[in-house]
Amino acid sequence: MSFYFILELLGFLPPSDNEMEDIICHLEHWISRLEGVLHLEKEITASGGKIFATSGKKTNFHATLEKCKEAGGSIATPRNSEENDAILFFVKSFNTYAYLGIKESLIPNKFQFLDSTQLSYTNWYLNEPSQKEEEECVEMYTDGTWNDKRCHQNRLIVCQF
Ligand code: MMA
Ligand code: CA
Repeated sequence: MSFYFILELLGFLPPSDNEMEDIICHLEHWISRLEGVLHLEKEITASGGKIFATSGKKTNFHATLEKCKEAGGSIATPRNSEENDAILFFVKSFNTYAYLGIKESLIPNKFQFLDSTQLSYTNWYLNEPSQKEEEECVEMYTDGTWNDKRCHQNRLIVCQF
């Protein structure tokens, strides 16, 4: 980055429209290089504009919500098979199940997104959800299928951004 560019960023010089375009172009290029590094290091996976990442640590469902929020994201929530695969990458590489952003609704055995909207896609394991009253959360197995599960287990923290 040039000194002039930094001065503009700091607000010492009012950028013209052309300069503003140039600044945005520089920033886009810079961000895409950083994204390249994160992909190369397998620190992130991406699908349809969403970015998924893990801290590599394990905790329960509620603490996962908190951790993802603290990081400026939310718990990983697959809306299609591509996003499911992007989350599965971390589940496989840490060989640890992960909680998803899906919970049982007020209707027993009916699951929904955390904002109470209908699931757009499901990938339940055979005979899941298993109709156990206390299983209000959903975990992803290492083959990418889902199991309804109690919320207090320690599972891999995977967030979306
Ligand atoms: C466990 C628990 C359930 C799951 C069954 C499948 C015995 O309970 O993980 O959520 O449905 O295993 O056998
Ligand atoms: Ca179950």
